[in-house]
Amino acid sequence: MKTRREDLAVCGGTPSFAEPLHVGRPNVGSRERFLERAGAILDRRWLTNDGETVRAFERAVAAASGVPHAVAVCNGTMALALAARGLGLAGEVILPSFTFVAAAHVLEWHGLAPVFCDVDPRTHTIDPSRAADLVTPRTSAILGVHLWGRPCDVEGLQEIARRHRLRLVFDAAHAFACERGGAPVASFGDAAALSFHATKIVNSFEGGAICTRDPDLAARLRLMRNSGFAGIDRVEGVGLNAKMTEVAAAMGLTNLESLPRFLEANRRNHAAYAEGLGGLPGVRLVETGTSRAHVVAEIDREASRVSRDRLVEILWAENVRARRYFHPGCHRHPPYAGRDPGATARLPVTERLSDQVLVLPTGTAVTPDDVAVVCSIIRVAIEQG
Ligand code: T4K
Repeated sequence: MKTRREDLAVCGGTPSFAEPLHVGRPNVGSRERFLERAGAILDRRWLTNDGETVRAFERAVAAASGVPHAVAVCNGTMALALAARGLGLAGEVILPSFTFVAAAHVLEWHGLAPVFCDVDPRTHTIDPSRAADLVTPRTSAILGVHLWGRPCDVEGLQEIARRHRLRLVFDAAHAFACERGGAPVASFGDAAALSFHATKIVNSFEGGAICTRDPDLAARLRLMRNSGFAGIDRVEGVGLNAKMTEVAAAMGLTNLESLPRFLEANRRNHAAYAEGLGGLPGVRLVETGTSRAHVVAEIDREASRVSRDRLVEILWAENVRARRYFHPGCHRHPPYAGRDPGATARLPVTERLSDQVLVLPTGTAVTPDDVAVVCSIIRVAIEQG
């Protein structure tokens, strides 16, 4: 535990951790169950292309997400890409700028125009009143992001979508195992894209899925993920190779079995952060999704007298690899930067958050004792300047 300024590694002290403490250290379920499944896959000699492990994973994901259809794909970005194409999006799509850049890139890749919207300062999710102002005759959809697993204002967005006949798509990459009013967060919208990347609460190494209630959309997505093939020698339309492999699905299924343990670790760590950072001037712990898979703090430089970026340097010197997700906002990344001269003025909350948000390590690789040490570093940095 750090108690004095001189003990900080940036002041010449010994780093708190010998090994890096990462934000996205993967949760890993039973090694035995995974190896058993991997062995069975090798025995069957069926490695990909709609195999039985992928189908079992899809059933499990659909059940956990409260939807009849989950179409597994190779990553969350492809889940968004297939959803956009499968729903026939065209023209402009409204999405938040304060998010991982994948959603914007998917739209750009499809030849759609991403229109960046500001977020609610409390929830960090797209602000429906701002989104309503951005609707034009060219708008075909709103793409909300359940950032940190925290659900968007679903009703507010549904109302705009209904009024303007827009599609409502959700990037639910952070929201697996999160609930809203008792319903899984991935059950909302025309389609929701999940990610099972290594850094997510449940990982399949790399992976993703599209959740939907629409059987026709699910059928189209299945064709699209397999080069448009509807059967041997029969192509029914444009497709890609977005298939999930059997071994990825084996990892996903195995990790799903351990989800209660992952959730427990997240909740324990979250409580430890709330206690360790409580009462610190200029530090606000953001209310994240019910899986508590993310620990997100806002650092107000005026009140804390230390900038978020300086805090990141202090933490990295201690081997705590805290992250500045999502800095800068998407509107500042190429090719979007400079395209819309009014973007910065239109996105004040995004601008502020991308300078203030600090994401801290959690998950099963992090213990409450680790959290106490991380909090002691932040406390010394803020209280002792
Ligand atoms: N929508 C949203 C809102 C998203 O956040 C994401 C992805 C997507 C869509 C797209 O889904 P995918 O196509 O990725 O399935 C990481 C992840 O690569 C990315 O999946 C994730 N969001 C994003 C928030 O974080 P980086 O560039 O920060 O990754 P990297 O390599 O710096 O790793 C993150 C942390 O995890 C580091 O502290 C290292 C640690 N780590 C990472 C890996 C891969 C490990 O300890 N072990 C590992 O195996 O993007």
